[in-house]
Amino acid sequence: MSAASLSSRVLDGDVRALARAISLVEDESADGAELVRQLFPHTGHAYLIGITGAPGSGKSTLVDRLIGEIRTKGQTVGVVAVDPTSPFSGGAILGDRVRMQAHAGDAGVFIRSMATRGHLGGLARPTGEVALILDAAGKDVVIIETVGVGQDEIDIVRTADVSVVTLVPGAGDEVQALKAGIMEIADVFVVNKSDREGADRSVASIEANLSLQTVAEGEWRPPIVKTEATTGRGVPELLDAIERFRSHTAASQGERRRARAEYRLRELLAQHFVRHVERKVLSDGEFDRILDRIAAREVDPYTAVDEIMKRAL
Ligand SMILES: Nc1nc2c(ncn2[C@@H]2O[C@H](COP(=O)(O)OP(=O)(O)OP(=O)(O)O)[C@@H](O)[C@H]2O)c(=O)[nH]1
Ligand SMILES: [Mg+2]
Repeated sequence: MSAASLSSRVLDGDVRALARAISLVEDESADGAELVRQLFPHTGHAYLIGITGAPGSGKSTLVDRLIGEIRTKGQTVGVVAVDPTSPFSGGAILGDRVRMQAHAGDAGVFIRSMATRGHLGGLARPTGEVALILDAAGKDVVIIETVGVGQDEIDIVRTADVSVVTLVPGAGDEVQALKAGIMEIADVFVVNKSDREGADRSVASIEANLSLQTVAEGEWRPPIVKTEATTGRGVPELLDAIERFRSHTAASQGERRRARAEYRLRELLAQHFVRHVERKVLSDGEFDRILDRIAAREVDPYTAVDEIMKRAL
C-alpha cells in the first residue's frame, strides 16, 4: 500500500491502517518517516496525557479506568503503553492487553503496546510518532504509559501535555521520587493502591516535599489524587485534576509543545548527522580505527571530532 493511501486511511481512523502505520514508525523505516510527513499537518488536535511510575504501580489498571471515564464524556482515546522489556516485568504487553480488554470492542478506543528495546529512558524511541499517528486518526485524547526509571522520566515531559506520576503507599517511593527529580516534572501526583496501608502518609510526604518548593502566585501547584485503580475509586477526581491542569496551562501549551518540537528536532538532527557521517564521510571500519586511536591515546576525542567535521562540511 502506498504511503498516500495508508495515510488517508489513517486519517479516516481505519483500525488496520492504524496498526500498520504504527508498525512502520516503530521500525523507524523510511516509509514510517514518509507517513509522518503526510500526517503531520493533520495533527495537534489530541491532548497527550503521560502516565509514569514504578513498575507494577498500577499504571495500566489506571489507564483502563481513565479510558472508561473519558469515554463517558464522549471523547475518543488512543493509548500507547510502553513495555519495559526489563527484568522488572516480563510479559507486560500481554498484561496490558488483558487489562485493557474491557475496551476491545469499542471503536473509540485504540490501544497499542510497544517495547522500549533497550533505549534508555522510560520511552521507546518513536513514542512521540506513535502518538502523532493516533492524533492524526482523530483521537481526542492520547494516553502514553511509561515505566518510570529515574531521571530519564524527563522523557515523558518531552512527549506529553500533562505528566501524571503514579506512586504507591509504603514503597519509599516519595523519597525515590525526590531523588529522581520527579517532583519537578509531575503536573499531577497519583497515590494509587490507596486501599493499602499508608496512603495518607504517602500523600503527606509528597505534600511535605512540595511545600519545600516555592510556588509563585497563579502558578500550578501539582495536586495529589488518591486512587484505587482496581475499583475505579478516585479516577473521576484524577480526570478532573488533569482537566484543571489543561485549562490552567491552555495559554502556555503552545510553549510546551514548542519545547517538545525543539527537543525532537535536535534529536533527529543529531541522529541523522551521525548517520550521514558514518555512511558517507567515514570509510568502512574507520569509526572503529578512530576509537582504537583514542584508546591508544594517539588522538583525543575533540581533535577526532574536529577532523571528522572538517571532512563532513
Ligand atoms: N490493591 C490494589 N492493587 C492494584 C491497584 N491498582 C493496580 N493494582 C494491581 O497491581 C498490579 C499491577 O498493576 P498494573 O496496572 O499492571 O501496573 P503497571 O504499573 O501498569 O505495571 P507495569 O506496566 O508492569 O510497570 C496488578 O495486579 C493490579 O491488579 C489498586 O489500586 N489497589
Ligand atoms: Mg503497565
